[in-house]
Amino acid sequence: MKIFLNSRHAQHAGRQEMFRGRMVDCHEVPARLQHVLDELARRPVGTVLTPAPDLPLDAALRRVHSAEYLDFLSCAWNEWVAMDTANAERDALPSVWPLAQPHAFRTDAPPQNFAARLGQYAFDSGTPLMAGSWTAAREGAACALAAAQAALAGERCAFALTRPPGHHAGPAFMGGYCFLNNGAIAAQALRDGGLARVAVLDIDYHHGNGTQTIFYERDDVLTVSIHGDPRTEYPFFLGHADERGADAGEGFNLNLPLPRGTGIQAWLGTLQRALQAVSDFAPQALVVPMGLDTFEGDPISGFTLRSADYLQVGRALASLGLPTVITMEGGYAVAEVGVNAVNVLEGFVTA
Ligand code: SP5
Ligand code: ZN
Repeated sequence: MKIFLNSRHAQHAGRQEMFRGRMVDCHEVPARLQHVLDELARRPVGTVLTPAPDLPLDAALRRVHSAEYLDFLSCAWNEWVAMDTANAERDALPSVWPLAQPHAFRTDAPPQNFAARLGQYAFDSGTPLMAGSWTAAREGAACALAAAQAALAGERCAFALTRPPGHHAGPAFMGGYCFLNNGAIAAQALRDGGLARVAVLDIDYHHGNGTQTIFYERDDVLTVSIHGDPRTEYPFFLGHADERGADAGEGFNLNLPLPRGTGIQAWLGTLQRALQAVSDFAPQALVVPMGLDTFEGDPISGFTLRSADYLQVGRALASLGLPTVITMEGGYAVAEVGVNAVNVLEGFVTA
């Protein structure tokens, strides 16, 4: 297995996120990735590499994200500091949004104020943006692209070991600790590399809303997500079972929401349904946005998977027999995230 490490990940290190009216310490921290690396040093299930510097990254980003959004992200920190030089010491978070209700707010008269622009592109106030966020997110996307290229070149499994995560980021929005949708970038790169059908199977605790939105009208990329029921779980406003895709994409999105408290048995049963849907689609490659926030000890999530269960998860994913790109998504039980992530990888390679 080839493992593409984001060596710039620590340039993104948010301090606090807004939660229910107060600021709380960020859950998505650099130590998460270091724990995975440490565990990989103990159990070398693959070769750790960094993506080549000359990948066609900008073209790959534009295949998934709008030019306006990419431009916004690349300039965001400078504009934040330009508003107020004191902002250089503060992470940027939105605090005002153009709520989509009839005759409420206009989207055809874009504001110049940067705080308002941030509200146009960010769907929550839990995703701090700082000086190094763009650099870190961009290098993470390079890892996803490199992993897709490795899969196209015949690698059975390639892992993008990166943070910030990606699956909540849409064509022109950030949120849920995500800026660039690494899984979607990998899936699109696999398509552009000549594969006719690619499946995305998202196993993060939270619904992969960004990925769903990106591919919602398409029949060449199947999107499947197993996640906490959005009636009670973040991101709340998408991820229900009746979202099946639209237009040409109708029937090519599958949501499998599960209640808080779901354990390994019911979760694996649902994974079998997801695997069947992937297999029925007959794709030439698989992308797995891998969150470890399904773990029983996760501080912000509600499933009860145990560390050993992740070996089974990896074996089940491998059972499809497809070239597979895995991207690192959530997982906030920091001390255990390394063991849990590497268990999935070990389960996969030993299957
Ligand atoms: C990639 C990913 O897993 N994103 C998840 C984003 C969840 N953001 C909202 C979480 C709010 C949790 N706040 C908990 C405070 C507990 N004291
Ligand atoms: Zn998550």
